[in-house]
Amino acid sequence: MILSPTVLLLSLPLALAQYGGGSPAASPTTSSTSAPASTTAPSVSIQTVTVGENNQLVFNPDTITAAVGSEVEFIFFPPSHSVVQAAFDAPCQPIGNNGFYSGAFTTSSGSNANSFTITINDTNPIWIFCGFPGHCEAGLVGVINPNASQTLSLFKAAAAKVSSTTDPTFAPQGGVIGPVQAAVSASPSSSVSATPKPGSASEIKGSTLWAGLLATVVTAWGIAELMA
Ligand SMILES: *[C@@H]1O[C@H](CO)[C@@H](O)[C@H](O)[C@H]1NC(C)=O
Ligand SMILES: *[C@@H]1O[C@H](CO)[C@@H](O)[C@H](O)[C@H]1NC(C)=O
Ligand SMILES: [Cu+2]
Repeated sequence: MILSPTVLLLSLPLALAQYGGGSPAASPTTSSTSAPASTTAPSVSIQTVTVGENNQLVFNPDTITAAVGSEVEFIFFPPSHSVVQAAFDAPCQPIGNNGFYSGAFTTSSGSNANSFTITINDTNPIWIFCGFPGHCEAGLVGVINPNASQTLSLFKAAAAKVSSTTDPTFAPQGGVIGPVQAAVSASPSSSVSATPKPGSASEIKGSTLWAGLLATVVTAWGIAELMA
């Protein structure tokens, strides 16, 4: 891709704004400036959420703020849990046939060797619950990117009042099931960086997102320095 310096510089603020970067020095892309973006596997930000750890019927954390392009990985504990996407005004039932669903993860001890990872495509609130009978009503609900009018406490209160939880009738979809990527011992609210397995769906998506950004930012910095 060959673009004029003007185009690259004009696109820099947009790229930075889109990825939450303020100054270039604070941008997550600094880790990749030592090598050309085109040959570097992009690092995707992953946040870990445990499901049912210590026999507690909670997602931990149950409120997640996640940037577009980042990933949220769900790690499952005994005995059996799932992650299902719901609508804000209809907790404990699938949002429709296109929402994500992890499938049921049954685990005897420790955490399941596999996890379910979703990619955040936009900043709209994403509502989640466990499809195991009774768990949603009991509080196994959560939210990614809540806002002022759609809060977890409202969703949780509504979930407590449903007559039953509806488990999806369709197969797992909308995320990647694979070996756990993040260390479970890490603080659940902390963010870790992991390089997805080559060829995985998340890697392909991450590559597309990051390659364009890195090419733009790295090149623009270079030009800016030359011109300074
Ligand atoms: C919260 O998100 C919902 C869904 O995107 C939206 O309809 C609503 O206007 C948002 N509320 C605020 C205060 O941003
Ligand atoms: C993001 O988009 C992909 C591809 O359409 C989809 O599989 C995934 O479920 C979406 N993520 C969320 C959180 O909806
Ligand atoms: Cu559950």
